[in-house]
Amino acid sequence: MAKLKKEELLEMYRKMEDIRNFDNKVNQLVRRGEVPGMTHFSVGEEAANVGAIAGLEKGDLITSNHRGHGQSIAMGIDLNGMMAEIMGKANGVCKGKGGSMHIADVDAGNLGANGIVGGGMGIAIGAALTQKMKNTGKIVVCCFGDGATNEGSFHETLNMAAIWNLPVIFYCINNGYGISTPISSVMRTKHVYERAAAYGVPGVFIEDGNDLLAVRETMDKVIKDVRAGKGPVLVEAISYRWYGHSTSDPGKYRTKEEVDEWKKKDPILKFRNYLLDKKLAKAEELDAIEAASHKAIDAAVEYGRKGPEPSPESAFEDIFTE
Ligand SMILES: Cc1ncc(C[n+]2csc(CCOP(=O)(O)OP(=O)(O)O)c2C)c(N)n1
Ligand SMILES: [Mg+2]
Repeated sequence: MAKLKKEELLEMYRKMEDIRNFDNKVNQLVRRGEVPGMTHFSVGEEAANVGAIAGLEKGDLITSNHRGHGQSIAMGIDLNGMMAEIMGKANGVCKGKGGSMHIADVDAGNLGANGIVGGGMGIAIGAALTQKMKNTGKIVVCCFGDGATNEGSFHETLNMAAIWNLPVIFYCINNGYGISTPISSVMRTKHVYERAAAYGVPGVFIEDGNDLLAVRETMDKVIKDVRAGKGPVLVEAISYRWYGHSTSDPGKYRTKEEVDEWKKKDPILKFRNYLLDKKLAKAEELDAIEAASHKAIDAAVEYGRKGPEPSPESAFEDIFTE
C-alpha cells in the first residue's frame, strides 16, 4: 500500500471513533425512548467499515444493509442529519421518514441502507451497470453480512455481475451470526469468500477484519482492479458485533467469554496502539480526536432534539419523481 499521510491515518481514526461514540449514544437514546423503531449497531466492526471505504474516490457508491451506521459514517455523512434521521425528525437526512435502517445519502455516495436482507444487492449491480454503460470510471461497494450470503439475491446478483463484468465489490462483513444463527450451522463451506468460485470471480479473504490497515491494504488492491475493469470481486472480512443483533436482542446464544474475547480484539485500540508504537501520532492528538468526536455527537443529539416531527402531509412527498 502506498504510504498513507498522517492526515489520512488520523481521519480514519476519527471515523472509527465517530462510529463507536455515535452508536453508543444512540443506544442510550433508544433506552430513553428517543428513537422510534429498531436499531442495529456497528460497534466492534469499525475497522471493517472504515478500512473498506476509506480508499474510495469521490463519485464511487455504496449500498448498505440494516447494520449500516458504520458505513454511513465512513462515507462521510453529516452526523447531525444522521442523528436527526434516527430520531425520526424532519431535519434528518431522509426527512425523518427512513430512520436507522433506511439511511441514504446520495450526495455522499450512499445509495441506502436496507431493511431487507440482501435487498441492497440488486441496487448495487444496477448502479454498477450504470457506471459501466456511462463509462464513469466509478465503482460500487455492496456491503452486507454473512447471513445475506444465503439469500437468493446474493447468488443471482453475483452471477449477473460476473457475466456482465461489472465494477462492483461484494463486501461481506462476517461477524459469525445472522441474528442468533451461527453462519457455520447454515453454510457448508468454511468461508464466505470461497463461494466466489461458483461464479468465476475472485474471492478475497481478510482474516483480521479488526486490523484497519489490513482491511485498507487489501481493499485498495481490490478497488484498483475493479476500477481497471477486471470485473467483480467477493471480499470477506472477519469481525464481530459487540452488542446484540438489534436493540431487542438479549444475546442468549453467545457466551460472555466469547464476547469478552472479541472485545480484547478492539479494532480502535489496535489502531491506536499501532499509531503510538510507530510514533505516527501522539496520545494527546488521539485523545483530542476522541474528545472532539464526543462533542460532535452531543451536538448532533441536540440538533435532533430541536428538529420538528415530520408533518403528516409529508408522507405523500418524495414518492414519485417528476
Ligand atoms: C429477507 C429478509 N429475511 C429475514 C430478515 C430478518 N433479519 C434481519 S437481519 C437478519 C440477519 C442478517 O445477518 P447478516 O446478514 O449476517 O448481518 P448482521 O446482522 O450479522 O450484520 C435477519 C434474518 C430480513 N430483514 N429480511
Ligand atoms: Mg452476520
